[in-house]
Amino acid sequence: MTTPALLPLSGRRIPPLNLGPPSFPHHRATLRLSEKFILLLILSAFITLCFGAFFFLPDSSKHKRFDLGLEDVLIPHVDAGKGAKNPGVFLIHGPDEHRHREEEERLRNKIRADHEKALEEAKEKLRKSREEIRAEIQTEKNKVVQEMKIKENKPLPPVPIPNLVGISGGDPEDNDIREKREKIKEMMKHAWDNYRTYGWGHNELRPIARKGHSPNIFGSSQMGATIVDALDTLYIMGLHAEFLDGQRWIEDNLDFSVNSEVSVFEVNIRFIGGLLAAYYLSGEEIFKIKAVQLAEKLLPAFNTPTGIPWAMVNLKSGVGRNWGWASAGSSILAEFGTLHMEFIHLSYLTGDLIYYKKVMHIRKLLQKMDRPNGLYPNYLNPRTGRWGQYHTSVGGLGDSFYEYLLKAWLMSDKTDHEARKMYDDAIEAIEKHLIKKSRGGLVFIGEWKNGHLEKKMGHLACFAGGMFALGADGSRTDKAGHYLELGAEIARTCHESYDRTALKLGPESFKFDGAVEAVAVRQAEKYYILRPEVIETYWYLWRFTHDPRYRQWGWEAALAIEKYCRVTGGFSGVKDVYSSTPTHDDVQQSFFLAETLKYLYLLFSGDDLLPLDHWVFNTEAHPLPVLHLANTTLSGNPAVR
Ligand code: DMJ
Repeated sequence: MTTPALLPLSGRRIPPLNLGPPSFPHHRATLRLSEKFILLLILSAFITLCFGAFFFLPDSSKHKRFDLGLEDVLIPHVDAGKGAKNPGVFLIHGPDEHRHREEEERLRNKIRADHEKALEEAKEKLRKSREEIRAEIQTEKNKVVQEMKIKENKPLPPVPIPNLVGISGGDPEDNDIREKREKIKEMMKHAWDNYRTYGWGHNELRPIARKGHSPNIFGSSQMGATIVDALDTLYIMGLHAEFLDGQRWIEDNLDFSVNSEVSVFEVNIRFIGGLLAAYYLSGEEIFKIKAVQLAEKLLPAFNTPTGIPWAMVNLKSGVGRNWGWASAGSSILAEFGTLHMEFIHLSYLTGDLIYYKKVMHIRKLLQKMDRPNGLYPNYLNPRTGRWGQYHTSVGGLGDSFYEYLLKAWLMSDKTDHEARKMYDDAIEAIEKHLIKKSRGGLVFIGEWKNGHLEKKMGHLACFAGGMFALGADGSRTDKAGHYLELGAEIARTCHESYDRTALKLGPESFKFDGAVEAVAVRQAEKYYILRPEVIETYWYLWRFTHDPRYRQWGWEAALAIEKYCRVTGGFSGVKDVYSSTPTHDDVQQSFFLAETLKYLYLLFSGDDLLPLDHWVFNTEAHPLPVLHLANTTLSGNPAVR
C-alpha cells in the first residue's frame, strides 16, 4: 500500500480548459459578448444612478418638476377623475395634495430600492470571474434556445430503432419459479395500486400516512417520479392497464417548467432513463419527447467554468449549485459521471450532438487528471477543476461512475474502447487498494480516505458484484474467470450482511473490524430502505452462472421484504434490521418499483427476457438497447472515426 506521504495530495491543477470546439464553437464571439455584457451592466448602473439622483433632488426642485405645465400628471392614482377625458389615465387634483405626497413618497422609495438593487447587481457581476460571467451568458443563451425549441414542439427526426430483442416473455418452465415470479408481480401491483390511490402525481408514497411524499432530490416538484420510474417494470410484467394509466398521466401532467431545484443525477437516471426505456419498450413517441424536453432543462447545469455540471439545477431558472455538504464546493463523481448512457441515447434519438459532447467533455477532462494511486477521488470542484478530498468509494459518491464506464463500452456494442480501458484501469486500482478479505474469509470493498482504508462496506457497494460479473467478458488477459469469481465473492459477502440480521434484510453499511464481520455497528447505519443492489448482484450472477443459490438468496430477500416491509398502504423501509420488531420509515422509494422488484422479477424469469447482449441497464435498472454506433451518424464517436 502506498503511504499517504507518497500521494500527490494537492491534486494537480488542470491547465485552463479549452472551451472552444467542440463544446463551445463560438468561443471568440462569446468572449466579445461577455465584455459587452460587462460594459452594458456598467452603463445601465450609471443610468439608473442618474435617474435615481433626479428623484432625490430637494423638494423645491421636485415641485418644479410637477409644475412643468402639466396640470394633470400621468401617474397611477386611486382618484381617477370621473370626467377624465382619457379613460385609464389617472389625474392628480389640487385637493388631493396629501395623497399626492404619499404617492410621490412611495414612488421615490421604490426608485431608491430599485436603484440600490441595480447597483448591487452590477457590483456583484463585477466581482465574478470572467469564466463565471461567460457561464452565465451561456446559460441565458441556452434558455432562449430551449424556450424556442419547446414552443416549436417540433417532431424529432426519425432514426433507425435498434434491434429490440426480448421485450416480453421470459416465462419460466418450472412451476415453482413461475409462482415466485407471480408473487413478485403481485408485490409490484400492491406497491403501484397504493401509490395510485394515495400518492398519484407526487414523487413518492408514504404508505403508512397514505399520502404523497417527495425526497429533497426533487426539490419542491411534484413530477410523479414513481410513475416514470415504474413504467418499464410494469411493461415487462405485462401490467399494461397500469402502464397506460401512467402514460396518460405523463401526457396530461408531466411538466418540467417548475420552479424547483432538482438533482441532475437523480433526474437523469430516474426520469430520463425511465422515459427512454419506456419509449424503447412501447414505441410511444410521448416518452421520447418528454425525455428530450427534460434533458434540455438539465443542460444549464453544465455551464460551469470547467464543464463539470453542478449537482443541482433549478428547472425554471437554469441556475445551478452544488450540495452544501460536498467537500470544497465539489461536484460528485458518481453524479457527473453517471450521465453517459442516457446522454448518448439522447444524441442518438435527436441527432443533436450536444448531449454527446457534454459527457465526452467530462470523460476527456477526467482522463487528463492525475489520480492518486490510480484511484478517482469522489469530489471534483467544477470551478477550479481540482479534486476535493481524496476519498474513493465504490459505494455512495463513486459507485455508478465505474458502472457507466463499463456500460458505455457494452452499450456501444463494445466499440467504445476508451471507456473499457478507463474501466479496466480503475478496477485494477480499486482491487489493489480497496478490496480485502476479512479474517473470516469474506471479500469486501472498503472506502479509501486520505491514504487510509476504512473497513466498511455500504449496501450501495454491493452492486459491484454484478458489475464485476458483467465486465468479466472482455477483461484483460486471462482475467474473465477472476472477475466472475470476484463478483461471486462480493455477492456472498452481501448475502452474509443480510443473513446476520434479525429481519434477513441488509443494513445501509456494515463493518469488518476484529470479530465484527458484515454487521452494522452504528445505529444510524442499521436501516434498510428497500434498496436493490444486493438483489441486482444476485440477478447478474444468476444470468452468468445459473447457480441456484442466487435464486434462493433472492427469494429469501423477497420473503423478508414481504414480511417486514409490506404494510396495507404499500411497502416501507425499516429503521433497524437487527430489531425483530421493525419500525417503518414510511417511505416507498421510487427505486423499489424501478429496480428492486424488476431485478427480482428478472431473477425468476428466463434469460430471453431482456437478454444482456442486447440491453444494458442504467443505474436505476432502466433497460436501454445496445447501439450499433458504427452504423449511425454520431460523427464524434470513436467508432465512426
Ligand atoms: C438508485 O437510485 C440507483 O441505483 C443509484 O445508482 C444509487 N442507489 C439508488 C438505490 O439504492
